[in-house]
Amino acid sequence: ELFSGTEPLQLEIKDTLTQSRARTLQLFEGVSEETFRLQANSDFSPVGWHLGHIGFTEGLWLLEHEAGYAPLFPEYRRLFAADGLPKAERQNLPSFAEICAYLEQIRNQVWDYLLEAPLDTRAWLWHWLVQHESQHCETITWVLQLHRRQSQPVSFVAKEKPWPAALVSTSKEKPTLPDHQDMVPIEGGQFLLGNDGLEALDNERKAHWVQVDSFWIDRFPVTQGQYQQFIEAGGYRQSQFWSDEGWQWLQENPVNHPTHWLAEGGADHPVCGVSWYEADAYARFVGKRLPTEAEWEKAACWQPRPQDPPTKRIYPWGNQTPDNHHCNHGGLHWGTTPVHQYANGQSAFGCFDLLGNVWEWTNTWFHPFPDFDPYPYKGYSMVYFDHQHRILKGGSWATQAPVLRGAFRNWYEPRIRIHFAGFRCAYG
Ligand code: AVJ
Ligand code: FE
Repeated sequence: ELFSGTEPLQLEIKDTLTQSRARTLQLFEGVSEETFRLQANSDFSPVGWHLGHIGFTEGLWLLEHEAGYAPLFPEYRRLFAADGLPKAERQNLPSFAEICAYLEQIRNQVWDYLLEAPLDTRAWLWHWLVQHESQHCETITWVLQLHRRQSQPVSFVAKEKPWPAALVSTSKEKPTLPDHQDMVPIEGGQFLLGNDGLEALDNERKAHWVQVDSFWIDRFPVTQGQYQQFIEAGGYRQSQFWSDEGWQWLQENPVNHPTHWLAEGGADHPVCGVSWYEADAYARFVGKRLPTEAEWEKAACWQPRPQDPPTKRIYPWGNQTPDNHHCNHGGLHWGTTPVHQYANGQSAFGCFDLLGNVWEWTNTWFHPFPDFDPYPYKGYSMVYFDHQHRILKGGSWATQAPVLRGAFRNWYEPRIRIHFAGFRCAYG
């Protein structure tokens, strides 16, 4: 037996990679060969491409660059490299079975290499690969949802039609339903932003102290019930609520509700499927603003202690790895959950749902921290430090545990209506 249990770190990595792959393959259950190679729209690659790209990336970074092995299936490079073919030309794919066989051959070589890999100095690369796979799984989930909705269109609530009566009465029966006033005060001071852990991606390093002035933050993500009021008040028709750039975006993309509005959940589910511009407009509508990245992370991870110096937690609830009692993640419910459902996931300040359920837009442009050092390649983070991408925090219901932590930074252009993104507001 190659893995006899004498190298616990090797075994742990093997286990993590195996679990990650099982979750990836689970997403493809019931996916037809047709869907496998179909583009949902021009912003996306087919899900089958993502599967091949996961294997290609593992082979490229572990086997070619680290181990120095010759590439397996060199003819796949052009197809599966991120900088290979344009998205529209990624539909001519091998079959699901062929791509699975490709992934398996790479894995077999990875197991060989794991026995000799210098884990004491290179463990971060293995962490990066698991998180790379996890992030592509989230995109696969997004694309599969787009396909399912295209083949079975949900009947959207017509323009300006009020919230269905049943949902409105639910909200009245629940006195615990968050409202605009339900905010948490957070005292100003120095805060340790970022992450130096082994699992930290290049953009999370280095952890450094920043001054965060006193502010208030919403206890819960903004709900669909709250967002409905913005829609009903004509929020999408009044420029006063929008930034100049946001209003221009709206004129060019005339929409009047989030994507798939009311397709799932009820009034106490978080709003999702919004661009940064819509999140920003809603915040202005209620007289608030979006939090900065540092404010969000402080609300999530800071543990003020009256006598001792404050400490930073990895997760809002502490340092235990996320499980299904803490937050809605890993596709457990295949959708959002009510924002007050996960009391076990509260932060030290009593904020709910900071991790899981929906990604949260922040007011901060994606930028490098001091002493930024790109790895494994400049194209991972560095090319996005362009003042064109806003930071999202916290992960969604589709995010897998390896990517779920307070310090993780995601980024997208503000115009993109992220299917798994909502937001919470700040004040002060
Ligand atoms: C950080 C989620 C925007 O999926 O485009 C995957 C992550 N980078 N492969 C993406 C990523 C390279 C990235 N996001
Ligand atoms: Fe990738």
